[in-house]
Amino acid sequence: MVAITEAVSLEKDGEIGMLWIDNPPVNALGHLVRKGLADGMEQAEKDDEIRAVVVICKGRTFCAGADIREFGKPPKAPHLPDVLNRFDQCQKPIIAAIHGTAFGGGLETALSSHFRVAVASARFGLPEVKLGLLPGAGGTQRMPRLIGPEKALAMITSGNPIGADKALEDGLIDEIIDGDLVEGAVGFAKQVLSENRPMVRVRDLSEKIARADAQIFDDFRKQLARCARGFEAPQACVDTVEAAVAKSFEDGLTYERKRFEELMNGSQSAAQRYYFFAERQVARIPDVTKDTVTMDIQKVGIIGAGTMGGGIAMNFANAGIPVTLVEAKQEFLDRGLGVIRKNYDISASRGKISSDDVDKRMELISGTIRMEDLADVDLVIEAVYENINLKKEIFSRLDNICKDGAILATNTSYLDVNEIAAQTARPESVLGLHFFSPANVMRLLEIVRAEKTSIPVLATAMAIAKKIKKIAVVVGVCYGFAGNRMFAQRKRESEKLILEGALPAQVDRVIYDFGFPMGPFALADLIGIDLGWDKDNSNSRTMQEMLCEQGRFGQKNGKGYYNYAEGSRAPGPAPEIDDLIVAFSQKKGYIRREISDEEILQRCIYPIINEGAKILEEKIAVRPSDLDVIWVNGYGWPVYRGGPMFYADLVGLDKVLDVLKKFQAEHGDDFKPAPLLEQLVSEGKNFGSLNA
Ligand code: T1G
Repeated sequence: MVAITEAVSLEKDGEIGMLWIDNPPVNALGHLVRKGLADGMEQAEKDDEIRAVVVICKGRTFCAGADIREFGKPPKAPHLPDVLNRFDQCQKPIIAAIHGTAFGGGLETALSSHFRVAVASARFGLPEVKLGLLPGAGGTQRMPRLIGPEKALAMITSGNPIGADKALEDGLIDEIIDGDLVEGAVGFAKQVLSENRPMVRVRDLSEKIARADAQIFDDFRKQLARCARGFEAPQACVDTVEAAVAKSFEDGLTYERKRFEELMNGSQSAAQRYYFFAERQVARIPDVTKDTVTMDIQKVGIIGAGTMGGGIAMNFANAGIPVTLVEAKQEFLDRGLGVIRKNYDISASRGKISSDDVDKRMELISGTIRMEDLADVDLVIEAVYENINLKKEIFSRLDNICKDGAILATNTSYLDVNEIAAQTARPESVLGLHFFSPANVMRLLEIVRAEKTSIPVLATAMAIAKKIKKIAVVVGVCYGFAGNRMFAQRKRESEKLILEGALPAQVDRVIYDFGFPMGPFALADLIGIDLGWDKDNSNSRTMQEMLCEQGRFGQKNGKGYYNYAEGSRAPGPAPEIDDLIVAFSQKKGYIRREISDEEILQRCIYPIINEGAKILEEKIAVRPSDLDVIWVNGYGWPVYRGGPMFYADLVGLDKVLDVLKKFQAEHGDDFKPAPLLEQLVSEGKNFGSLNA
């Protein structure tokens, strides 16, 4: 075994040269790997004893892509496209031997080899689009030639991986190796030599692109305009795959490089690459070390079989963890279990899970009206309605029922977890697990760390969150924790704006065009205008009271801020409500005025940023990027804008501060800049400087 660089070595197994890559944790194609591959290939080609080369990786996976950490820094030769063109031109057959995840540049490395073999558990993907990029080392030109433009488009524009069976079926790989990959790959290489198999240069394949149906490109464009609205990379992916059909290979490569660099230099990819690391950073809590001993959660109890409790129960059943669902009355329990079953049946009807899965998961969920049945569970999650006294009473009972060491969690969205913990003799085992509705769908989970929550309990919560496939962000105790506290700022401003002169449709258009799935008023209709409405004391004092008093609860009964056609969720015009808003604002003494889209956007977004700064000052959140992860996953912030704190840095904190001060002068202290924001601006720093 000869070391070519610190990350690549060449070993001879008879007439087969083994080019080993060893660059933990995921064999990313950093500079030392690229240089090692280029020089190693050179050496293998010159060595007369070597007649074929196997490219293979140590550790957990084949190359998982270019090294994302190198992006944004001056590129260092050899560049990956050049290395892979060397592979293409090699006079000896190259066999890529794949395990783990051959993603991005890793798959492109395999594509520029002459043959590809893999173990059955291997996965293959071109996820560059999720980083706001496109495959920039020949993937957009080779993939369509190997598996056809339509299948290539699906993989490249979605970024989603496929398994080895489908890869074999599509012609992406030549063989699935049973047993040891090294042995299988060497055997395959020897077979290629003994059979004198012609070397397959993917770049020379033309049959599948020759018969391409040109219509597929516009079909993909239309579909992406809907499902990837606002994203630049997916459309660029379509253009480059189309170029593979329309242009020569060399011209196609040149076009791919041009579009890749445009995306790489754009703000969307910067945001999505930032988000990639932000989503991994949330797991790092300064005082929680990786070796913290955690509890094994084998049984879970959930109190409340309503929308939240039922959704939460599904998360654990989906992970194979038995759940005991507690309700006060059998009829509520039966209804809750019925809703869970219905949700699973809908997933099965859409092919997401099998009917067998439905049965298995339902078997894992048992129901009871006796809280005493939670005596031996490891974790209880209380999910009753937002009443602090009811929650305190429940925790007091749980403290007496549950075994020592059981973790008691509340799903409260706003209430004081310290106050709830104080109802027990085990405050160290109490914390908040704030799921977002619908709990079985939304990936975000706010883990609310109370004053006395112990580190092992916190670490256990983070571990169980990962097991149920949630993105867990640790936050502190305050009204609304982090996400909802920031969300309240936008809600307040949007409701003021329609009194000052805007109307729901304009505010919603501005927020929708920014990249959110919908604007604040369409969202209010979706959530339900009557959520939190005090019917008994309602007296037309607010728009919520006005609408609810008219029986306008939103989508749920076909009318709210908007009108909804029978069976439709699309907001339709409600001139009667626009008139009501105008009359209401005038009754309140507002002199309505024309409000610009820019003011609407700044009034809705900058207070979110400002509240984020306050949350950081109060140490309710660990770092700014945690708040961005919350907003991307809990509130639909477009990932191509990174999150509110990343966006603030992009706009420039000095500009954000100036606008907040202007609004404060015009609209009062709701816009009073957070001291942290002022401090960062005065020091010439940004939120990114706090993302340790
Ligand atoms: N570059 C640098 N670091 C990476 C990395 C990458 N490509 N992928 C993962 N890491 C780090 C990650 O930050 C974490 O670090 C550790 O590895 C484990 O990752 C030219 C331009 C491979 C499925 O987009 O999808 O190729 O936190 O926690 O859950 O066309 O990582 O331990 O310090 O995610 O087991 C395209 C991205 C790049 C793949 C493993 N490739 N990675 O998941 O572990 S662009 C990707 C993943 C490109 C070419 C273009 C996943 C994984 P730390 P992890 P995991």
